[in-house]
Amino acid sequence: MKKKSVLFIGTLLLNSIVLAQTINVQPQPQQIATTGKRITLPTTYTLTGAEEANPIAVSKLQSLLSSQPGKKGFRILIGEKGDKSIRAFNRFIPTQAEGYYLKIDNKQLVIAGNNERGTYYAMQTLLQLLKDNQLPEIEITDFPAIRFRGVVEGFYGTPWSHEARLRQLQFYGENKMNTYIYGPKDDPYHSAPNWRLPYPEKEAKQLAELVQSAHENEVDFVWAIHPGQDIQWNDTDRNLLIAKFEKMYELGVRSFAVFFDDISGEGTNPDRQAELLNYLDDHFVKVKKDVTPLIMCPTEYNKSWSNPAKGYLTTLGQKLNKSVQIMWTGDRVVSDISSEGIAWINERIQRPAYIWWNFPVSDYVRDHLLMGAVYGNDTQIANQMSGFVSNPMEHPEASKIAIFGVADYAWNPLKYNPQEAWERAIRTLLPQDAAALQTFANHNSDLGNNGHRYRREESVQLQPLADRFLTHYTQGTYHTAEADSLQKEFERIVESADLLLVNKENEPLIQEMTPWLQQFKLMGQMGQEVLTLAAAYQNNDQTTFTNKYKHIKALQQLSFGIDQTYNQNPYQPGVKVGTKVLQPLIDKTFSMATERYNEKYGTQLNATTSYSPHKLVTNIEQLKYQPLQIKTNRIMISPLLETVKWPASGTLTIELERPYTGKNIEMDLGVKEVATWGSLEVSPDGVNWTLAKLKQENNKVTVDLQNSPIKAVRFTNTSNREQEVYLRRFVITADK
Ligand code: LOG
Repeated sequence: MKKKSVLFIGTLLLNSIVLAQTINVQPQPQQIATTGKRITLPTTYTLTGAEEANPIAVSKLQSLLSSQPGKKGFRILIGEKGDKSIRAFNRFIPTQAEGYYLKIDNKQLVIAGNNERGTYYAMQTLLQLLKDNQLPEIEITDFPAIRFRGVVEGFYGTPWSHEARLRQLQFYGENKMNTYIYGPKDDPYHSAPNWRLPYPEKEAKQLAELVQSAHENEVDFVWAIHPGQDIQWNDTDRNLLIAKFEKMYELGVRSFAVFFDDISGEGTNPDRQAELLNYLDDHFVKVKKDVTPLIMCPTEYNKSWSNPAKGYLTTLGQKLNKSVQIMWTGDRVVSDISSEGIAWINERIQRPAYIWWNFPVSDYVRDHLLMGAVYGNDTQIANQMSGFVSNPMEHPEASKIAIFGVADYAWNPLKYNPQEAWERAIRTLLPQDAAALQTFANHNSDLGNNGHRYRREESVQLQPLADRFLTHYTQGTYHTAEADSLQKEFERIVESADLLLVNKENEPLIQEMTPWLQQFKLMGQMGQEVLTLAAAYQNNDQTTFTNKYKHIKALQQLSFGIDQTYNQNPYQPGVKVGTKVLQPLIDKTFSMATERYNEKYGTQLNATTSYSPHKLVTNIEQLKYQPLQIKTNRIMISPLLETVKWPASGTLTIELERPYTGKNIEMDLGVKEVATWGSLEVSPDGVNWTLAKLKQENNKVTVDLQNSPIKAVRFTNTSNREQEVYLRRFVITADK
C-alpha cells in the first residue's frame, strides 16, 4: 500500500514536471499543479464578474473569446478578492498584493486577483498558457516576492526612442513588471540646469502617451528628476521643483522620483536633501491622494562611496519620511546584491532598500553588447528589499534578454535559474533563430576590462577547450581533434551571424545588433582561418600559410574598419565582440603560428595583434582600473561618468611605451581654474619632469607640447585638500 502511494505521487510529480517544462510561465509561478490534461477553449460559455473586474484584464479576456457569452456552458469567473463573482474562491487567492489564483478545468475558468493588477497578471499567465486554442487543466497560486519590479532608464547615452519605450512597457506588462522609472541622464529636462523648465510640447505629448501606455500595461510610470548638481536650497528652487511635478502630474504622471546621484557640491547635503524630499512628500505626494510613495536615489548610492564617519546615509535614514523609498546599487556602483550587503544598508537607512541594479547598463563599456544571463544576486533576500529595478543598455531591444531574467528573478527568486531563464528569454525574443541568438549571446556577455571591475562569464562552454588547445599549442603541439572542435564553433559563429543579419522576426533588435553581428561574423571567419594557418604550418604547407596569412590580415583590417566606423561615441567608441575567450584565442594562435613560421623560414611577417602598449598609473583607487584607449595618434583615458574625489597629492600618470613626438594634451575635469590646485607635468624619459603651461577656457585645459619628446604625463592635486572633479576628458595627442 505504502509503496503504491509513493509510486502514485511519483507519477503525479513526473506529470507536472513534464508539463511544467512545456508550460513555461514567465515569470515562474509560486505554485503550479496540473492534471496533465488539456481543454479546448469553449465557444459557448457564461461570463461572470466582467462589470466589476479590472477592465484591462476583462478586455484582454474578451479578445480571446470568440463569440458573445450565453446562458449556459463553460463557466468563466473573473474578479478581485471581495467581488461576488469569485467569492467561492476567496480563500485560494494569495494575500500578497498583485497575487492571483488561476484555475482551469473542463467546467470552468477562474481568474481571481488579490487586486486589479493581480487579475491582470492572471490574464497574462492565461495568455501564455493558451496554445493552439487549447489550455492545460491547471491550478496556479501566484504572487510576486518583491513588491516593485522593473526598469530604471537611468543610463548615460542616447535615451530610448518613444517607440522603443512603448515596446518596453508592453514587455514589462507581459513579464509582470510593475515599474518603469524614467530617468535618462541625457534628457536635458530631467537634469541640471533644465530640470526647472517644462517639457516642450512634442516631448510632453509623448510622455503623456507613455503614461497612458504604462497604465494599459499595468506599469507605474515613475518620472524622475535629477536636480542636485545646481539646486539652490531656497524657496525659489523648491517651488520650481513642485511646479515641474505639477506639470508632470497634468501629463498623467502619478509616481515620482528624485535622484541625487553623480553630483558634487552643495546639492549633496543630506539634511537639505531630506528636508526637500519631506516637503515634497507632505505638500505634493500626500496631498494628491493618488500619487504613489516617493522614491529617491541618494548621493552615496553604494557602499564603496559611503563615508560612515560623515553619516550621510544615517542622516537620510533618520530624517526622511518613512514612506520615502531609498535606492541602492550595492557594495559598488556596479555590483550584485548580497545578503550582508543589503543588511548593511537597511540598517543605516532604516527601511528596506530599493535596489537599482546596474546591469545590463553599458554606458561605461559602450563598445560591448551585454547579452549574458542575469545571475549573482542573492535569491534569499526578497523580503529585505522594497524594489528591484534594472538599469539597462541604451539598446532597448538587446536589453530585453536581461530584463526578462530580472522579471523572473524579482518575481520568484527562490525558483530562479539563471541559465534556464536566459535560454527562455532568447527563445521568447527570437523564436525562429533562438539558436543563433544564443550563440551570439554566449560569446557576448562580458564587459571587458572596465573601471568598475564588473565582469561576466563568457564563452563558458568553449573556454575549457580553448584553454586546452592553447596550452598544447604553446607547448608546441597542434592538437588536431581540439582544433576540429574549435572549427565547429567558428562555423557556428559565422552561420549564426548570417542568420541573424537577415532575420525579420524582430527588426529593431537586429538593427541594434548589426555592427556587432558584422564584427562577430568576421571573428568567426578569422577563427577559422587562424586554425587553418596553424595547420598549414604543421603540414609545412607554405602556400596555404601565406594565403591564409594574407586573408587574416585583410579580415583584421575589415574588423578594424567596423570598429572605427560604427558606434563612434566619445566614451568607448567601436564595436567589440567575444573579448573574453574568442579574441585572445584567435590572437594568441595567430601570433604563435606566425612567429614559428618566421623562425623556420626566415621571414618577417608581422605577428602582432592589437594590444595596448601604454599604462595608466595612479594612487587614486577610483581611477586604478580605468582603461586607456588609442585612436590613431590619440591616447585617452576612458572618461568617468561619476564624480571623482581627487585626494590631496593624488596623482595620475600616463606612461607611454616609448618617447613620442608630443602634439598637445587636452583635459576636462569639469571644473574651472584647475591650475589653482593642480599641476600637470610632462617627461621626455619618465625620469625628469617639467611643469606644463596650462591654458584654460571654462572647463577645458590645453597644453601645447610643441613637438617635444614625450614619454609620460602626470597630473597631481598639489593643494592640501580633496577636490571633487569629473574625468570628462584626458587626451594626449602624439605622433610616432
Ligand atoms: C549612475 C547611472 C549609470 C551607472 C553606470 C547610478 C545610481 N547612477 O556611476 O546613471 O548608468 O552608474 O554607469 C552611475 O548608478 N554612475
